[in-house]
Amino acid sequence: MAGPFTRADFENLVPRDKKLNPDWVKSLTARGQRTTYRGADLAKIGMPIGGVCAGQLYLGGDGRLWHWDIFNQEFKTNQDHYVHPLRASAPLEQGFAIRLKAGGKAQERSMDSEHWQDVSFIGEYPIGYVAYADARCPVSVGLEAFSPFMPLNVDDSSLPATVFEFTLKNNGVGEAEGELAGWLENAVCLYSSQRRNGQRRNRVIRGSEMIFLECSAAELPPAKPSERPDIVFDDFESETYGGWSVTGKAFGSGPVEAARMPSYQGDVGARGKRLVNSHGSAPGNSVEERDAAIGRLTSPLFTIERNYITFLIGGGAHEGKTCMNLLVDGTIVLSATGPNANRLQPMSWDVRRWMGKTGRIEIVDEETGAWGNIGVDDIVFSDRPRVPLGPLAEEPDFGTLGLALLDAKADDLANTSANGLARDAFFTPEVVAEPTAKSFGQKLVGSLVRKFKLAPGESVQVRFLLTWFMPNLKMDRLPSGRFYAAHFDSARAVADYVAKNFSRLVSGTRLWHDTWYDCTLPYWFLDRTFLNISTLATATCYRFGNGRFYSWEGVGCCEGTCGHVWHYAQAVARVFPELERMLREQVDFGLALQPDGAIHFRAEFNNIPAIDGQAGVILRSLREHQMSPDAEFLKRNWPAIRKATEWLIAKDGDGDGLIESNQHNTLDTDWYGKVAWLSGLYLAALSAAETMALDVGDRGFAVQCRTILETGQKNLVAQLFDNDCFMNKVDPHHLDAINSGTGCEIDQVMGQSWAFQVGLPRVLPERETHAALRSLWRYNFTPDVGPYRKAYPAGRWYAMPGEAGLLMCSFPSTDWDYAQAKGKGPEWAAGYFNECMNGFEYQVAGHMLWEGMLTEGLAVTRAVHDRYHASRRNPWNEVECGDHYVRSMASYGVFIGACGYEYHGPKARLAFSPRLTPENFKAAFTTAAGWGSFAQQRRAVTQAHQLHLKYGSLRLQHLAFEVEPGKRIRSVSVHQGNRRLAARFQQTSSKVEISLDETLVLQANQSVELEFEIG
Ligand SMILES: [Ca+2]
Ligand SMILES: [Ca+2]
Ligand SMILES: [Ca+2]
Repeated sequence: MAGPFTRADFENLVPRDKKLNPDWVKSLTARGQRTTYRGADLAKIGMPIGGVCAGQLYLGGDGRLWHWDIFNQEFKTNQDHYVHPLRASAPLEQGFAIRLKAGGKAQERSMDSEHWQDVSFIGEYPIGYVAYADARCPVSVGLEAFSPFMPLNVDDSSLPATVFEFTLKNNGVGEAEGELAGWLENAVCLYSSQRRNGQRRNRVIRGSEMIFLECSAAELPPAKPSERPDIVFDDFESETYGGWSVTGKAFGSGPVEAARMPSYQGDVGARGKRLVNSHGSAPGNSVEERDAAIGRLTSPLFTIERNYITFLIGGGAHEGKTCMNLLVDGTIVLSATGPNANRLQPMSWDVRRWMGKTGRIEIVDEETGAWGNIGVDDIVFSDRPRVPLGPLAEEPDFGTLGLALLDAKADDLANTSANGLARDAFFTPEVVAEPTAKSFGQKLVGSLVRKFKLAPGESVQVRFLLTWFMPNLKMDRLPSGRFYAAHFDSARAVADYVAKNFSRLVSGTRLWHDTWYDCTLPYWFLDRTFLNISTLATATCYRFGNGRFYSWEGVGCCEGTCGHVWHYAQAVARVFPELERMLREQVDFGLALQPDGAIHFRAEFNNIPAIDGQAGVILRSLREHQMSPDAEFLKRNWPAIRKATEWLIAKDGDGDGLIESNQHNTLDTDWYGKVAWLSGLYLAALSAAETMALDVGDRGFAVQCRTILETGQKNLVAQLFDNDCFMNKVDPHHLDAINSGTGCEIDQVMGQSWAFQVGLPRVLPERETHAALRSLWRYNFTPDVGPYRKAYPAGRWYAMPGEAGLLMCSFPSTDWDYAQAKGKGPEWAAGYFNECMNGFEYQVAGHMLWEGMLTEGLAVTRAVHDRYHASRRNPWNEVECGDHYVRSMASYGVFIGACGYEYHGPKARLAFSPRLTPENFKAAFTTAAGWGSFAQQRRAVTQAHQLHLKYGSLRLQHLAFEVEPGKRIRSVSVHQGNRRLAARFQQTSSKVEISLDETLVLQANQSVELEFEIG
């Protein structure tokens, strides 16, 4: 992309001249081609392919499904998957294959990269396209896979379902005859089946719309009451481990005395005096040193002669690394970890299926990092579980799974149980048509088969559907259940719904896809700015049984739908505005709002507000009002919005428009002094509050906001703008606090960025804002972060040496540096300055586009896009402190910047001022109740615009567009079909505002055309 560089270029660590390659610069704006991945690039691809808030299932680069986080297990992620991306793996058997006869030869191929010479993948969220071809096979196969997805239609986009449409084409010269089979392992109780007994059941239901393989599970009758006494295998009350063999240092020479364990471990709840605890018994004087020790205990052999092995377990939750294993005949058959807590929990393994066999227990600590320890006590063989197990039907992974073959045909085949896993077993002849049941521990795989016969050149489509229903979600301190269970009661009911509504759901999904990509913007840009909405279809996001929408910051990391992270994310409000309105009403103005107006940024999970999160809620309220069809949302919430604004005003104190006291923010510490970034957001929030106050007729409050805003605007520039950057003035009473000082901080003009997103008048002055953005480009954008990170190694890795990015904060002035900025706080907090965090980069990139800095804004976006090329990592998993990080949904804001889009539903106003190719521009847009496509063409004496609504409806009375600077328009004509609509216009510099005499309501498939005559 850039170079060549010499050492001198990196003297300042960030080259001032980016030396961008002219071809690369051209590629930023060129329409380009669809991104097609092949070969080694397929390995890391994981495109979310389930419904919104329905779990996390990936479509792999070769079309196989992986990850399968649909069973309500809580997976924790952190920053690691940036450096070490996940590779495809699946805990269950599922796939598709064809078997065919052509030219007298038979062949069989699974749909994966091992069985075809050429497999290619195109991921255009929400649709994944996989193509399979092989010179040795006359039939080629195309797969189109997706979960139904239509903007504005949350319910139909939230189905626990994936559609697979295969197109088989005979490219040979003779007839090709064969079968396409799909199979699914019954994985109900995938996890709970490891510790308890039960039975999996498969049956096939034939209907006219589909043939359905239903996978369920059931409890087995309880074990017969028994008088057999318990056998205490080991209570760990001796000073030595007796017959256990010991390796490593972590476990010491014998069970540790609870009373001698480090006091910070608390009362671990051991039975008796001693227990196994690889932290308590490990050498070392610190938590880290003790956790760093590893080791293993291996028990003597024993015969399994009771129904259960019961025990107490605590410590780390690292699967396979801090665990207790049961081995039968030398193979690990069961494994349990601690819960990332020292306190021991009772656990019971149902071992009836191995009765009479020889077992061995291992207690393992192979983890050297945090929670690198395991605790075990009181292993007892018993005919009763240690605590009653509760009904199987209440296990988190209990429910149903299903595979459907649509448009059922009389000769479709179904196997409820294919013997073994040989692919052959999935095809004809039908093996078992009647229901099958198998005990937990035995694999049960069913298949559905479609026959085909293709003449040369002929093709056929075969549609499968995968559905799941796992309603028993339980998360700590949160409402239970899955919202999809409010609409459905089984995987079959989901499949029925999709089958009955198939053409509407599929055509709606394709219509959105086609509308999005029928665009003059570059393919790469469309991919990147939209794909992060897929975060909704990952385990980052949830809807509980009561309908509440909730999210982590990233999968399993940092709870509470964090306000100061979410306010960067522009996608959800524009695509599914209902979900963002829920967050405002149920969370921010519901359980997070305090009597003084403060909004706790993690709702029930924390007890302080953040300045940026608080300002963000006010700005988001304006956005949610604008994305509403009427003013009801604002009316309902105005008292709370005003209160939240008053809290910020109180925080300002003296009304100078700058906040001076402690300011918690998204960089996870309290900042002090006058901070341009945070006060700028405060000013933007005042502007939003003023606008909303005027809308509801609260004139007094509008004047109050305006007065402080104007004072603040003057003070911000006078006090915090220095040459070319907005900065942070140090509070002399808090010299030890973290403080970016005169450093060039990434969010310094975010208030103005936000103002553009919601169509507010300028909050920050143009000249200084442009200077600040130019400084960010000059001092923080580097084509290679390597040299900078070599000098400043603190911080996490979201851009590796050799990769480009926009740094969070650099220190170009001689009067301030990293060491001073760091203060006396912890290194982890200061380390943020040295990172490249996608969500922040998008915020700046979108702003740059709005301000006309095209190359810079696109280059910043492209840098993130390139970091997530499939050759490096999963393009669909933008990582911050967890997978599928919410803040990355800021990328949609960059798209908004490129379109110069403004919308106000209640006022029926829509405006565009395209930043790229305004002479010929086309892009998708969404509004409160409809979406469609906007196009604009500039000619010598005219400028034409078309709005084509594709879905829903759209009320319009006011429109605005931009003409080339210096041009004046003479007249405006507005047409809906042949009907001319009466309209007036007003031009201010290059902006033209048009008002229709009457409100127009466009319905799907209707258009309106506007033409300017230029004088
Ligand atoms: Ca004990
Ligand atoms: Ca350890
Ligand atoms: Ca103040």
